Amino acid sequence: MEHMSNPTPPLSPIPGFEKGRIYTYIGEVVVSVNPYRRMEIYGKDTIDAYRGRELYENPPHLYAVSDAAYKAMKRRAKDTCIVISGESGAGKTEASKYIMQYIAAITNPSQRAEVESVKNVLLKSNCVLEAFGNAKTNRNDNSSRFGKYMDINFNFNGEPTGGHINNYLLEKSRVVQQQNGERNFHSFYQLLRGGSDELLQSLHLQNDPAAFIYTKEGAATATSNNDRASHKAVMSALEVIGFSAEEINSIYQILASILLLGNLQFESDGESVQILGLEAVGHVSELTATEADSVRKSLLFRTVATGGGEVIEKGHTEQDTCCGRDAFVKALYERLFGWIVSRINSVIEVKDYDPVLHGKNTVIGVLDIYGFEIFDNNSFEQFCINYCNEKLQQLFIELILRQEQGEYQREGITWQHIDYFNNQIIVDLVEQPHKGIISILDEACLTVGKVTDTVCLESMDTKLAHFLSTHNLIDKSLDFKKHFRIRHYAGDVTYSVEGFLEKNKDLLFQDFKRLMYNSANPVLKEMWPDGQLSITEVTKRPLTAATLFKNSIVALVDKLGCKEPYYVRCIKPNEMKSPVLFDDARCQHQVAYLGLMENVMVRRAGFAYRQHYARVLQRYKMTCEYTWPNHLMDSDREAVEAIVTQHGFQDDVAYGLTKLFVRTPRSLFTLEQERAALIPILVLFLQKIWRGA
Ligand code: AOV
Ligand code: MG
Repeated sequence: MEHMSNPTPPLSPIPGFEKGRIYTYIGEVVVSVNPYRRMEIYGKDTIDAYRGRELYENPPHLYAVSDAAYKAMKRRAKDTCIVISGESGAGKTEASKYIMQYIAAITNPSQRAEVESVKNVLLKSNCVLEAFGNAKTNRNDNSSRFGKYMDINFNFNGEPTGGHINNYLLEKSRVVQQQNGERNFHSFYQLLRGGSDELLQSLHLQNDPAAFIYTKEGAATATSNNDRASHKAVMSALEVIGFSAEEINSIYQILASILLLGNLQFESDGESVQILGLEAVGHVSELTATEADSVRKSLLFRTVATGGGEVIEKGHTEQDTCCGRDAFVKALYERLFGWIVSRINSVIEVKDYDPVLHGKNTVIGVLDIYGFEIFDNNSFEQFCINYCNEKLQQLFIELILRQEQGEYQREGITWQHIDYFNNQIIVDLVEQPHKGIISILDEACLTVGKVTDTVCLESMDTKLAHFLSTHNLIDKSLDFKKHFRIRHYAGDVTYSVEGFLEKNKDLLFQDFKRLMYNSANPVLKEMWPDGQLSITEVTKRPLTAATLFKNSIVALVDKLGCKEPYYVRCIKPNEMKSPVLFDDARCQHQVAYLGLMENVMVRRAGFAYRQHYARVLQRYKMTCEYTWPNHLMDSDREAVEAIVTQHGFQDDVAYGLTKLFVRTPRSLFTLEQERAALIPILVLFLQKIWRGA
């Protein structure tokens, strides 16, 4: 992907982009180009223009596809989902927020209080989840570091009754370390820069991110985020959602504990390890409502069960102490995030829904996940993120094919099959049982003794022989046996194998879990239920991080596959976050890997627009003498045939069992124009009649 570093992308005369036309369609798929500037196209007027309309009645917009998903859900009682994809910084998260705003705006016209409150929580949850789950990366100042799938539930009336958020693998390694030019999660800077003196004092924090090891790197990093304003917004969102004052305080106590733990220094005299500056340990114990001595012990020792069933305390080496502490704070943050999500879920969860009493409960799912990414240094997290994007690409291919094929078949229309680049092989390379990379990693993690990252990498040679020989998918001939490169659908990514096994094992000493479970703070205790097990009870090996992630993504794909999908494909126009640069090469590359060309070809070979006969008739009957004001034909289909013939585009259509299929948009535009021209005449005509009466 050499062009990624191209410093001077050509300024391209793309009239649509320059004029701010950032959306277009391929069939029902919305293609969106990130404008990198505020657009005046999301206001109330625009929402009103799209409400209840068909896709082609207005210029392309996210709102049109949101409306289509909503209509399908409401009219046909179908579960639908909107899948937003595209690489990091392409505009997925922004799109997901506009979609939710649209759905909120068009529902509950009677302003019923309980529906309004559900909508409010759904909307406010974004602000909270972004604070805790997003961070500045070198690709995006507000990059999602977790995957989010949100179901919005509706009653038979089409009013939102609740929802549920699923979160996927948070990039928790960011808590302890960030690449050059990146930041930790927004939440830390928001607290340090936006928290009141009183709050910070009670948390034993200074108001300066540079004072903490974990936020130092990001402290000097320029960013478009206003941390102080965001802190206020998050506080108020937490309150609106229903977090109690104690809960909000606990959240900040956990953030503070993490920062203080990160600043601890350790010293070894060769025999044992000491903590320098025990005052901070006291602060952590106060903030976590635990005993100071227990905090100290958990950091320096671990309890192990000997072969004879005896339980002893074993001192850490200095390195183990640091690693243990880092694993602990990562887990603290991950569990905090998971707890916030479930706390929000507990508020919006649909309770006491009786299908007999209330009618069918339907959902619209919105998926906004971390986009495909390539950094200078790619690790386990990028491997997981990029695998997830492969899975979603696979789903896109399958559903677009299946949908098209299915529709033509159902409607009795013949069509010719079109070939796709199928990325299934890359998915297999990663996830295939016993053969794929995840299973090789797992095996290495299970092996007793020291299997290093490099040894694991070497074992890939034989185990991946099948993929190496038949496909040019993986390349391990890189420098110093520390890297491997996967030929992903969206580009080649070189992964540094260092740390893969440790991150996959994701070990945390039981002593920390027990420490947290014994906290006198009920919120903290609730986050650590597994801390109640004693060391002799902890025998079962937990599933590895990669396997847990794989399982969750497989379940997600299954869930999406059962719903009627709508797609938003986001494109990033340049690497500079510039509102005026349209880098041709970058855009072409994205169009290619997203499979948009094939998507167009399927559409072209087929029919771009399709509509039920009754609907076509209702809209265009005024443009034909045989159908206005009423037709005398045997069926709507015959009436539509009359309209089509009168306008002379019979060669551009096919008649399905229930729908009219139109090949090119031109025919529809003709009809639309004619209709638009007729409306003023009709209005005059009607006014005359009324006046006459
Ligand atoms: P992402 O979700 O696709 O990346 P975002 O939705 O966070 O990307 O978009 C990145 C930035 O682009 C935003 O912070 C805005 O500044 C700008 N942007 C995107 N869409 C619009 C829009 N419709 N109008 C105006 N500005 C926009 V990642 O989460 O990194 O995969 O992991
Ligand atoms: Mg995002």
